[in-house]
Amino acid sequence: MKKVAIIGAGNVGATTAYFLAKERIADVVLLDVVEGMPQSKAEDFLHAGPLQRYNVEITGSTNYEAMRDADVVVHTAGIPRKPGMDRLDLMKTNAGIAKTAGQAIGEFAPNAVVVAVANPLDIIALAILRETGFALRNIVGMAGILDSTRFSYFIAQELGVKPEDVSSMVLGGHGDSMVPLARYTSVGGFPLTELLDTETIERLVQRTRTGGGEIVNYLKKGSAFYAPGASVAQMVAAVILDRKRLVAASAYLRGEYGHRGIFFGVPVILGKNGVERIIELELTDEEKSALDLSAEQVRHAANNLDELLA
Ligand code: A3D
Repeated sequence: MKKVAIIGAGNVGATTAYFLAKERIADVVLLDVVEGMPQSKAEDFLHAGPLQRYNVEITGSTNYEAMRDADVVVHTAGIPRKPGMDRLDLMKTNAGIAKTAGQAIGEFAPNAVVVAVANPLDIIALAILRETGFALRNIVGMAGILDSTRFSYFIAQELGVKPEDVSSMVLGGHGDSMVPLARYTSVGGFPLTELLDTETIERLVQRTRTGGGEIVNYLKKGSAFYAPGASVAQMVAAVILDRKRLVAASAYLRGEYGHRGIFFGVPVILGKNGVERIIELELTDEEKSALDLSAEQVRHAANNLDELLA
């Protein structure tokens, strides 16, 4: 059985473990800094084994060494923004956590593919790349697949069709500047642009951009974790089972889409080596400028990485 280590056994980490165990994708190790918490969650999962027939091992630990020889490492460790904390402080704290985790991944799981999840996603992925020294394609960030599943869900609701009949693509940085591509979205094989008018599509695009925020507003404390957990599990399964899934994910760019040196949401093929290929789509001028704007925001934050990791 392959092994997946999940750093950060909070909401997203534990939900990811649940989806992975349910689909029997791999053994799972939950890691966290809170003593007793990852162990208790692992034990609790196992108690459901006779009902759920997981047939995989789930363990919990506060020692990074437990991720030894993991095939995939998921990084969800971070702290949420606290009152009085600005965005930069939060970035600094989470980048610091990613630095320590990255060093541990390099030491204990040197052949792993890393799926970055903690925010700010595109920057955390860059920090992990730096600290592990892994090949560029072995690090990938989860965001586009989540933004795409939300877009698909909203479209399905609008049209009254099954969500699985919708196939959509959301590119760009993870945040307000994401770029849902209506032109590359289809329902049952038909282009979305043939099924809904421009105004309705724009409304659904906007809702996709604020979809994560909607959940935060309801929850007050914390952010979404079921859809993020399902999205991470899909990506992990694609790597573990070498599924060659074509999904939107944050990958290190070396000139693709006119950008380099940043992690950015693009269509990729995910397989056993991580990002096996980046697909370059033809974009209209309008789509390209929206993507450029989003890339500039990511680059701005990425330029601060040295300071964040100092
Ligand atoms: P939460 O439930 O707070 O879990 C985070 C966990 O990380 C907690 O259990 C912490 O104890 C743990 N942690 C903190 N420091 C360390 C450390 N050094 N080593 C190991 N564990 C540590 O948050 P969550 O699970 O809801 O979210 C986790 C992260 O994912 C946050 O940064 C979110 O913003 C991010 N997130 C990203 C997306 C994307 O689409 C990119 C979606 C949802 C959540």
